[in-house]
Amino acid sequence: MVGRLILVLGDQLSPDLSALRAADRGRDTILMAEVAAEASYVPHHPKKIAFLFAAMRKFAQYLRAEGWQVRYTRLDDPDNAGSIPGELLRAANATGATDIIATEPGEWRLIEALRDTPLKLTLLEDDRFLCSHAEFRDWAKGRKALRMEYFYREMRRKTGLLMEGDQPAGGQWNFDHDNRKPAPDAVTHSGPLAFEPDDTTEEVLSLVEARFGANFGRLRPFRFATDRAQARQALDHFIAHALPSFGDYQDAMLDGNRFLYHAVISPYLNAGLLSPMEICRAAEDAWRAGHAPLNAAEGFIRQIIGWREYVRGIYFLEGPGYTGRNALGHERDLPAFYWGAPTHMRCVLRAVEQTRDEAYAHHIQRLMVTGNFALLAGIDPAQVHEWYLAVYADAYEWVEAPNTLGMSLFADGGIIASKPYVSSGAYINRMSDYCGRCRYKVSVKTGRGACPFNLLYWHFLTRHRDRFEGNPRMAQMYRTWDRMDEDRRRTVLSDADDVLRRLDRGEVI
Ligand code: FAD
Ligand code: DLZ
Ligand code: SF4
Repeated sequence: MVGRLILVLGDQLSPDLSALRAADRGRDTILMAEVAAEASYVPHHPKKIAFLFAAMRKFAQYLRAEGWQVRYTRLDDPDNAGSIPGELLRAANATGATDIIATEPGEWRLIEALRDTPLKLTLLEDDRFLCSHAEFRDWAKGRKALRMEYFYREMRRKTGLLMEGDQPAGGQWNFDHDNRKPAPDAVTHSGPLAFEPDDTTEEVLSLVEARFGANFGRLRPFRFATDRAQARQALDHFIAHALPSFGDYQDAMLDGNRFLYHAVISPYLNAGLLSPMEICRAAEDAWRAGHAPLNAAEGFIRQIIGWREYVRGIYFLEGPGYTGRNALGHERDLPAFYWGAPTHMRCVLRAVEQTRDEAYAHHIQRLMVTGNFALLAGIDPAQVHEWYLAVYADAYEWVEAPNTLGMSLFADGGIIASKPYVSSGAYINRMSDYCGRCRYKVSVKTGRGACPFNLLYWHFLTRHRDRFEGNPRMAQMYRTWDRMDEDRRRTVLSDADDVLRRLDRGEVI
């Protein structure tokens, strides 16, 4: 009997993948393919492409060693069909297979492309996540608001993580009030574990340099883990050295430190080299052993079983149209400084520079610096979405789109965020040391020397007053604005218009 084709995508590098569990090692063939369509549907950061290709090649080696028959197409294979459906058809012709088994991809784009192939496709649920589509739908049904906090409590109960019987450990579900400390004077953690590229990775680096060297982002030095054993070492290093301070400094930013106490494991987790439960168990064990405080372990676990599962639930609940949302009608083009052109805004410059170098920025840089600026300046959400999807090594639409369009840009009209995450320069100044090195003065509220975040903050609030002034969580902001002297308000708005005009003319802001 002719075997089936088992598709394993670049972000499905897990030995317990549902498609592999459904396969027959004796007769089926695994298909893995590096294809131009996946590598260029957005201009991915070269580090992201290199990480995935190296990890894919090493996963194929692992599968072969486990006795699987693997058909692996390299990007530079002269017969490469250029797309996943094309490679499936080519493999079907070569092997005589008519049936395909695949685990559901993490982007509607690819799900639809797979459904359009003339082959007989069985699409299995991606059960590497803790919450299935059906469970999320059930949770969401009949609720007026889909707040992450309540979803998270369900996930705590379901997994038993940090639970004592049916009660949360420490008597509280959430210890955020202990977190969010401003930037520390000194960071004791040396950052994520770095790995020397092996021969497989070096070969990929040469390929990526030749094919994608012109994309935004520096390929070298390349220090990512590229297999499961290395990814596990990276996780253990984080748990041992950074987790204890993770909670305290989760929201802090430092000009001279790119990683602070963050885990930098999202590329590994999202590609399948690590599983969410093993990460959370490691954090819980560290707390139970007295190595990490509860606010750190809880805050960290919440990101994974709470936010990560929740945003995925929203992406699949809302359907393929989600990425086209633009509830605030924002249409300005993405400024060139997102792609590395100069800017005088120190916070933005440093976030973009580190994105260029590392294919990484931590959450508060994404949300409160680059995201905040895009929202305040009224940038077209589709262009911002494409940027985030391209530049981060952990970016796939299921996680990137709800974070960008929902959490950061309010483009979904408030499904994810109960109010827009906007702030003036004061927040950035409190949480970082950027402002002291900036050409602008964070304490100055009007004129050319004023921090653009200060000006655009009020511009945003007045632009969208009709929508937001009734929101109780924003009432204080409007009261502060209304108390301002009228002349001053006029000056703020005309100075903000001046910033936007200069932005549109391509002047350095
Ligand atoms: P840590 O801060 O150490 O957190 C631990 C883990 O928690 C992360 O590895 C991640 O798996 C998970 N996590 C934390 N916050 C979130 C969140 N909001 N949503 C989902 N998972 C979360 N994360 C991605 O994995 N891919 C993306 O493409 C992505 N795009 C984002 C775009 C915007 C505009 C914003 C505001 C956030 C985005 N995030 C994305 C969420 C978050 O910024 C990253 O998960 C985090 O910075 C990864 O770094 P870390 O591993 O050091 O995380
Ligand atoms: C992101 C990516 C890239 C750059 N290249 C490939 C590839 O060549 N082959 C592949 O199977 N997967 C790749 N991926 C990951 C897919 O784009 C990912 O599976 C979908 O975006 C769904 O999450
Ligand atoms: Fe950013 Fe404004 Fe601070 Fe400059 S002054 S670093 S632009 S917040």
